[in-house]
Amino acid sequence: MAFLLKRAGYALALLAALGPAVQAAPAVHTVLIDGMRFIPQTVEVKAGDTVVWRNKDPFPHTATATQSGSGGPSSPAIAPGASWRFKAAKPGSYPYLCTLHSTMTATLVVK
Ligand SMILES: [Cu+2]
Repeated sequence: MAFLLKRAGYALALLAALGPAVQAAPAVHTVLIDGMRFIPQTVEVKAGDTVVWRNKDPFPHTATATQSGSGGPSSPAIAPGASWRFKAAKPGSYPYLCTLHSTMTATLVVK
């Protein structure tokens, strides 16, 4: 019995040690490009997370930070049906647009 309790204690200690690491695991967020819009308009993520832009329109789009070199996204043309992944490394607020259709604007916020 004492042995089992000791084992349980080790298991709890291990869970406690793993807990913060599990919470901090990077997440993946999806932004849909559909009907000439970025959905959602503002996506808020944590530094280290990945953002995936998925193009559901029948023509290409980009996700391009309005300020180049800011640490925001800078995709190539994302083909119809394709997606593009971006690791959000640097905290900040990054307005971005589609360089092919400049009325398409949205914001990525990295906490
Ligand atoms: Cu576009």
